Amino acid sequence: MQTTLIILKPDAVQRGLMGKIIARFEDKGLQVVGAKLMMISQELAATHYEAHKARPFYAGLVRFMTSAPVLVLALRGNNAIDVSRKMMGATFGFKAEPGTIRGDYGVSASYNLIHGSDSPEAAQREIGLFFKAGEVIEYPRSGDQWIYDTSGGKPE
Ligand code: 3AN
Repeated sequence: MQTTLIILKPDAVQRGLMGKIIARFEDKGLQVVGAKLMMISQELAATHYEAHKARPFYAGLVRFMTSAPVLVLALRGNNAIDVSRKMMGATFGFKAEPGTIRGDYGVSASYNLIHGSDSPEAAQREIGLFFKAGEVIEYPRSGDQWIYDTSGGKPE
């Protein structure tokens, strides 16, 4: 089981796509274990995107991500990081495959709707940046016995 950090970016919130995007993850079987509508501060954006500081798109990315509310999610499930990255699609909307979130809802390079952690280390770091202790809640979900094979006594 993994938990990953997803951000529905300002364009997804403003375009009213939050419900549709969350529904995709829930339909897939991933569980929402954290959710928060928030403004990202300059400081948090700088920390979150520090790996991109030297890139030409950095200033625009920080401006975009701090311009309007985002919805931050923690999603839990089997291979949640890879599964959600595949569902997001390639970074640029105009390159992302149809059937993916970016491929179905956007054509822009920078307004690409969604962020998802790209490794277990990144997920742990990013969940710590966006959620305080107690804000990510691991709870039993009714119906999980039909999402995971529990016939061996515990989830596969
Ligand atoms: P991904 O979100 O697909 O993992 P990264 O980690 O390469 O993509 O880039 C982080 C974010 O930086 C992307 N989500 C995108 O918003 C932005 N970004 C990356 N490359 C560009 C670019 N060439 N022009 C504008 N924005 C970019």
